[in-house]
Amino acid sequence: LVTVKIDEQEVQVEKGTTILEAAKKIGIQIPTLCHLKEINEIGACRVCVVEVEGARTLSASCVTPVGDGMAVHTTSPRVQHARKLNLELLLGDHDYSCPSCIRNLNCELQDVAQKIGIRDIRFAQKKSKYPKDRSTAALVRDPAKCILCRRCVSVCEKVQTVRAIVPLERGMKTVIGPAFHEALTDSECIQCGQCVLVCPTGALYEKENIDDVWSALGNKEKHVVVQTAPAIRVAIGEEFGCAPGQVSTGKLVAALRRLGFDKVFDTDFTADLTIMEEGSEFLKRLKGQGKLPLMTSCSPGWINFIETFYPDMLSHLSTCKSPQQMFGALAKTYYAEKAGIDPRDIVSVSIMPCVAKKFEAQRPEMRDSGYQDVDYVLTTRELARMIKQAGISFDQLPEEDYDAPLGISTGAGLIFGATGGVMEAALRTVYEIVTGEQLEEINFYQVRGLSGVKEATVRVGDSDVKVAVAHGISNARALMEKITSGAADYHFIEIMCCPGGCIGGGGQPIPTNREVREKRLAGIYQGDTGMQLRKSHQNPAVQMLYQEYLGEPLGEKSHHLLHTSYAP
Ligand code: HC0
Repeated sequence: LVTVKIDEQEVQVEKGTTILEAAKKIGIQIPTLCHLKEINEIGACRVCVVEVEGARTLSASCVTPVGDGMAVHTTSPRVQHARKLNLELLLGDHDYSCPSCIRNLNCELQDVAQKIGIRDIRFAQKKSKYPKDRSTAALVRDPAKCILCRRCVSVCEKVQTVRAIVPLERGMKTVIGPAFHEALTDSECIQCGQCVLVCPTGALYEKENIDDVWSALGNKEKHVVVQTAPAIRVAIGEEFGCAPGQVSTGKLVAALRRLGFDKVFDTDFTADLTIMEEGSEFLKRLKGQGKLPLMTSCSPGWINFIETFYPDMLSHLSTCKSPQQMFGALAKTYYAEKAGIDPRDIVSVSIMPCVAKKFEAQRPEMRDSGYQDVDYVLTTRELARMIKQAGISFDQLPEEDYDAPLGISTGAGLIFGATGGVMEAALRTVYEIVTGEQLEEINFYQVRGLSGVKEATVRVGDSDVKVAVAHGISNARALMEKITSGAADYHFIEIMCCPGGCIGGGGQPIPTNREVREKRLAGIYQGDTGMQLRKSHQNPAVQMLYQEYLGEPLGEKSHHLLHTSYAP
């Protein structure tokens, strides 16, 4: 341990602790814009400077380790002068059109400027000469709002190992973007949106579909249905001041009804359906018909990744469409028929914790109903903006239930929103189908939690089934390397693109950090435990769907509507 004095308060910390961390320990929050623990520790923004007694220059507290006997001042006139100057320089190069910015009131630059007390900016506002990049279906990149903190670069490189965006040029010309200034759509970007979650300003954000949805809702000729992904209900409350992980299912449903959606359905229903299809596909492959390990295919960022980086492995992917897309295909066929509505008049909207889902919905493969199966995808954040635009007090909403039948689901469908959830849901069903016996312990704790790669061996009938779960692309890549090198012999693999799974998706409320992810995970399992039915094959609406319409899992109709393939 070393002892250091910060603003006259003594604190003992481990050797190697930064001044920033040591200060936090005694309740002093030093402002910073570029720091991201263990991901971006580069001292770039110079907003966190402090004065160390005896040192000639000011030190960036996020990268300066404490020394024994060190005396630090965090609010001396010299420190305050430097912070103001550094921030004014940043602002001089920033498009501070705050009232119309997507991050207004949730912007770290704005927040730090307020905390530091910026009143006048002595440097004329310079316009970026780099245009906005709106080339992908999912993301917008606005260099005029970028403060070059490099958090996005580090997340893309270290957490996702994609390296789609890098610093280009030098000095005043520096810009963050794909190599050679190419458009994001031509880069290796997998559209996961993890960069959006760490951007301190409005330089990276989702391509909004709010106006499209308002206009559909305002069109009396249209029947507008909505599905909500599993991970929305444990996060949407954060946008209205609730604690992360609070389960707000009933209020979410009520809010969607108030907005004017004709039917409020649940992606959890088609998550249960996915288990029926994917479980059957797994059993088929286990009998030698198809490649093992079977890999889940519901996370669109992961699909983008495997298509770009491991095209030779595409035949391992499950042919199941994601629950979002199964829902879309059924909304304009099964549901349309049942409700007696012309599918041309149905507008199908989904609320997703994910930005890559916007891309997925627009894929040419996703039109098996004869129309674009899912018309518009809104992120959790976009839905919150709509609720605010409508002046709805979220906290005063009653708890309402989803509409039947596409809103009926089990706990197994719900846990899809957490890393390991698809695997756990599949095991709950596959075990019972194979053995014909009831599972005694339906909680598969081995595949839960935030460890990067989780493994388990589960006895199913006469076989040992070896499974692995990875979340975040760096972990997925490590797993893929193990498989392609022959060092692993798994039967079934779940991969989710975003750390924590969908609860940590790129469309979720900001901040989304480790602590928040843990709370949302807890919310998901709390929700599962509270459900009456917790296994997908018990879902009565799914059973009815097979009886009335699909026939059987992997049957002719399922094949046409619920499955797809990705060509190398
Ligand atoms: Fe997910 Fe999904 S669980 S990808 O993570 O499988 O986005 O929440 O909606 O489709 O169900 C996201 C979340 C979904 C899908 C489901 C899957």
